[in-house]
Amino acid sequence: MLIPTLREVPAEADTISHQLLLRSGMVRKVAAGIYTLLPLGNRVVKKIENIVREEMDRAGGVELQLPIVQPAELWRQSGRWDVYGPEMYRLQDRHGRDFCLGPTHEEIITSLFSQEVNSYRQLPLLLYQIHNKYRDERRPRFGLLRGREFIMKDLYSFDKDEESLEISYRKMYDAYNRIFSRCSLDFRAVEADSGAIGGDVSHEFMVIADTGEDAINFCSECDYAANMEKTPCHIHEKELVEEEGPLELVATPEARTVQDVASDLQVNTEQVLKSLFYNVDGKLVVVLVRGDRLVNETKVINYLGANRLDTADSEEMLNNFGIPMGFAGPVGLREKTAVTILGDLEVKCLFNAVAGANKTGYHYINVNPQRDYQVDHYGDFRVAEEGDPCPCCGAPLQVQRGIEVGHIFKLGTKYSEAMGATILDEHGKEIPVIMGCYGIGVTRTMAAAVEQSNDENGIIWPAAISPFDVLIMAVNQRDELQAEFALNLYQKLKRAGIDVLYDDRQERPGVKFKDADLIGYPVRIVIGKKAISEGLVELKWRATGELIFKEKDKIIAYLQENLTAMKSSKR
Ligand code: 9G3
Repeated sequence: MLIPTLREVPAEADTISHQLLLRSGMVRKVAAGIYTLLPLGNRVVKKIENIVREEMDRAGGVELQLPIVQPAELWRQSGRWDVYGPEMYRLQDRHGRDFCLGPTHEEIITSLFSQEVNSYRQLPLLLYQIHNKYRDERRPRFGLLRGREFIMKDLYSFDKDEESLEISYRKMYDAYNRIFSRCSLDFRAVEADSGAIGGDVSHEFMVIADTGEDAINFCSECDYAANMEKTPCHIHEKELVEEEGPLELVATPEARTVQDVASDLQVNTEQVLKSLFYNVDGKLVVVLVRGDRLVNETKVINYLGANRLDTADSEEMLNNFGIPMGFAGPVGLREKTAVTILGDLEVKCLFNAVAGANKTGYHYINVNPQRDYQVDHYGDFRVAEEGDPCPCCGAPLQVQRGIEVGHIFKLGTKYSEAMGATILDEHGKEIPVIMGCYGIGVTRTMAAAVEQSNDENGIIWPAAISPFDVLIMAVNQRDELQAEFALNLYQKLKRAGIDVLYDDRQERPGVKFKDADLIGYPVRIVIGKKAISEGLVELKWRATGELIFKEKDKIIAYLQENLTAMKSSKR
């Protein structure tokens, strides 16, 4: 067996799960975002895959395996070859033909469907695989949580109409709940943005963790829950319209941030009009929000139906248009450059505001909508915040951080139309098949489980996905009676179908105890003097720290009963 545990924390570890997966000898980095799954890490991934496989099959899924090397033609057919930039690994074959390493498989599976299926009678069809994906992330980090090669389960559903899609979608939704429950994760399904993938409905499955990259809004009163990117913000129209003061230029030499400007001019941040400049599919867009708010870039992309949105380069803004970041604003902006001005609903009734004067060192006061600047479109462009009213019941929203381990989408006909995947319906009419797609990040789930379940001694594996159920060891491996007893019990446990690892190294017991706690097996069996003198075996449960002694011949039944209970999807 190869389990190279480490005592010290590797410098490269940027989150607790990465640190512990390295120290427990489960993964090793080969390059940024590219990892080896060492034997124990591999066993965990296989256990997660098997839970996923069981639940996909139970939901009617049929497993196949799609190629990783994908011909560009299919991506040209779907129109996506040029949509994805450097994130897509591209390569040429020996004949110079273009290929990519599959970041996802809509094109491949839809093309397969168009060749092999042509009647509604063959539906619904739920095809899935569990295989590597490749995405050249700009900033791979947090170990397996954001890698450039990772294992995904992706299922694609094919139905004859929307009602049938709803059934497939619900089957997957329920299967995902069972999968993450069986993995003993504390997770939440949230409404999510569908992004460029298309379709209008999607849900993400989030493992709750303070280190999670995603922010979730959820309601304490009703069951509303959404990725913060998606949460709609409502506006209570402000009844009072203030007397519009005279527009005035004021010197604010060092005040670049909203905070500085507000304190310099003795106003609070809600009175500042914040202008964020973006390059959206090559065009300049400025979004106006209240000074204390954040721009929700997902809402902007969706509103404009854009493919790409990047923050505008401040150098370019200054050199090309004479707009100094930190002193930028909407007043007189259109004279400087062609620009689309979007205003969050809240700024529609933001009167006598402070805004940058598009002049280094200066701001305007008493800036008023309509009189001093015109907005192209008002809309909901801000990020929802803790305490905002729940879109469903009005109660104050709460915020949690989460790690996205699953994402399910209703795709509709976005790919089937593009790829000519049609079926003859019951009236003999040729229609594009209705699709859904459903992903689970398998390696990410492993890391998320560690983020959520660890302590100062190391990982605490949920029993269902632990590399082994039981670790057995002798206090003194050189003591023949203890070693004999341990080996004998090890063999009995194996014969009983228990996943057991025997640490028979010639090491001091303390080293073995530390490794067992670091790696995080659910239970550790120690054969010491009491086993030889009284036939009593020591068991320690990792999650609770509970230490008990059991007669040798009662151990198997005891372990089977407890381990089975821990692996059931009670939640
Ligand atoms: C690409 C690249 C990155 C991508 C995609 C395409 C994300 C892409 C969205 C999905 C949607 C679902 C099936 C399983 C579940 C997720 N990143 N997405 O399409 F070319 Cl480089 O992958 N696909």
